[in-house]
Amino acid sequence: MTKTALVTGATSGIGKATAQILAKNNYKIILCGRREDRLVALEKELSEFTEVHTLSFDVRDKKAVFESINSIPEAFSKIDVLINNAGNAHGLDPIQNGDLDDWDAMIDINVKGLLYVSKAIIPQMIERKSGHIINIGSIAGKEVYPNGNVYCASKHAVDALNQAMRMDLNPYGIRVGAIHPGAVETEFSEVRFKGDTDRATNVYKGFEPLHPEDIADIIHFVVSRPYHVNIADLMVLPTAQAAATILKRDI
Ligand code: NDP
Ligand code: 8X3
Repeated sequence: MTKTALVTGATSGIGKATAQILAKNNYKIILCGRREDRLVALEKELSEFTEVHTLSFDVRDKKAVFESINSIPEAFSKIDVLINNAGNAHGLDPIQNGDLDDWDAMIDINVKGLLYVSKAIIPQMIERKSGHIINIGSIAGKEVYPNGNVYCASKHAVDALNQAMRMDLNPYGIRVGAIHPGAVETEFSEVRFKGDTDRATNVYKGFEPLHPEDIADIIHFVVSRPYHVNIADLMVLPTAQAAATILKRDI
């Protein structure tokens, strides 16, 4: 039977590539993000392969999260797979220079946003005693690096929530797992450096970073395992990366 996947942060990077691969593999897709023009364009592209529904909301807005998810039409309302992917870093500064709005954004989006979306979808998974939640963490959720402070804290929280969800949802047969990527070339660094494209491009100079499709492929692999197999926690790095700040660059 055709499964339905809801992907947050589907307008760019890892989320977009995940929506693309799942659509081509017969999943019905609910695309989420704030940028409506991109949602419309991706809906058009993926409609060639599958049924697509779009939801435009900010994961920070509790009311909008619940209203949007409650508005999902019947044909998409049974969500089999939730990809908690929306998130970003904002700034890269020592803690003493950190910007309070950046801190709010990272905690509100990466942690509270993930919680709101999960809270809106988990009850139906519990009722059906089935479902699969993939939380996109980060290498920043496994280690801390200089100036990464609040972003690392937000991704450590995702790591903790991933473990907690797996425990709490275990009695209901719901699979929960996290994927923790290292450097993936997306709009991530452009957002982190507030549109400074030169600084963003430099992050990926001198080595081959992961591409969003690499992570999307792995997500597809994870969700297509037989039911008795739950890939609980997976760190995926570019070959050139040994730790968050240890990179073999050919420059
Ligand atoms: P992108 O910036 O390319 O994509 C981020 C996505 O999140 C966009 O679709 C954006 O959509 C969505 N998003 C951001 N803020 C909000 C919000 N307030 N409400 C709703 N949606 C939001 O980055 P990536 O694809 O790289 O990031 C995806 C995930 O992967 C993030 O959780 C990130 O932390 C994680 N990650 C990324 C790594 C990397 O090196 N790139 C490495 C490890 C983890 P829109 O702006 O339209 O709302
Ligand atoms: C994104 C990877 O190393 O910039 O989560 O934190 S890193």
